Amino acid sequence: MADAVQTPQPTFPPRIFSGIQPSGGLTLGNYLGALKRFVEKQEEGIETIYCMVDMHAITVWQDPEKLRQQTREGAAAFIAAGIDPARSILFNQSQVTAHVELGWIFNCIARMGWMSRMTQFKDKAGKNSENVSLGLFAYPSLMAADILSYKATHVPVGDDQKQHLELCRDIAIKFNNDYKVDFFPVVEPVIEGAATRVMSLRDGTKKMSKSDPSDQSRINLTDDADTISKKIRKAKTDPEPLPDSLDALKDRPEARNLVNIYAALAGHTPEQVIRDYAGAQFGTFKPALADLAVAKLEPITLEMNRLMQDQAEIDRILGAGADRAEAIARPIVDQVYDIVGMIRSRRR
Ligand code: AQP
Repeated sequence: MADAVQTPQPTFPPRIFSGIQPSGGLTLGNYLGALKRFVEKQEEGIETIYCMVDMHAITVWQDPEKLRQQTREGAAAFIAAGIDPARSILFNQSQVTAHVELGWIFNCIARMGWMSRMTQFKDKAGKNSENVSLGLFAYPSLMAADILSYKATHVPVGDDQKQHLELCRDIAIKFNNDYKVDFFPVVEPVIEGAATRVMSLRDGTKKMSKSDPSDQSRINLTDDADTISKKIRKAKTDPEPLPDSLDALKDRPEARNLVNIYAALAGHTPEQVIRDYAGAQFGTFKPALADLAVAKLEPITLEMNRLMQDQAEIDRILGAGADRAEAIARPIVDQVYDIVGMIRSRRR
């Protein structure tokens, strides 16, 4: 088969899908790049489907009991941040088997060359690429299946996921071309806001990540007010005051990161923040940012802690969400089996 060629798109009804890995506690990066946007999309009244992608989490080793807890904690974070399980579908990936079924079919659509170009795999595998799991390599193909099991049209994500979404588009186009159908939509990434890539508090050139070995590099959604304040006050910066234009922050990644975080938390643009704080020393800016971060994050943390007191209720919400997700995904994946030529003669 030839590589993908763009075909004209039929219209698909708007549907949002996105997920977060329960591979650790959620960070400020996950919150600003993803979770906060998920809530905004829900409020726009579009159909929204959100998932704790536990099958993705096990592409690197996870302690089973911790994985269960992190999945519940992630779900609690979604609800505490404003996801309403009655309006959005909220579930964990492994409860809806359509994802892995379509994931296998997409493994047979995606090309080795496409997968080999994925920079996140290269970053995560590092020098150890012979020893990482096959699942880590195939991760973006399963991610495409997560999205396309629902024929989702829009995917809110942080900037780091842009390349994976381009691959999802290539897979949809190649599937449609190979089987001469207009079956899958070509998804649109939704990468918006002042903090689409929140950087580490210790190194402004590295993404803030839940799996960074240094806890000081990130703000966790489980951190208390005091810890958030301390981490921000100790964040790496330079000795210069804040300038009066964003251009002047070009070679100051740590300073730029704190300005972006402030803007995203305050709901301002980075330009507004730089206007308000032009000439300010970090001795002034960091405490203001710490107060803002505590004011925005503390209510979420407190609500998460409250929700985590009733884990059976979280499991119930995830199960009910999975039933609703399954009702959408099952017929779509059954149609895919027909399209690719699988006999489906069992009585259900
Ligand atoms: N630093 C970040 N800035 C903005 N957005 C971010 N996201 C993650 N980190 C940042 C967004 O959060 C969503 C869920 O990401 P994920 O958990 O599925 O995986 P990830 O991108 O690999 O996140 P982590 O924290 O770095 O996880 P680990 O350490 O387990 O690999 C995505 O929309 C992502 O863009």
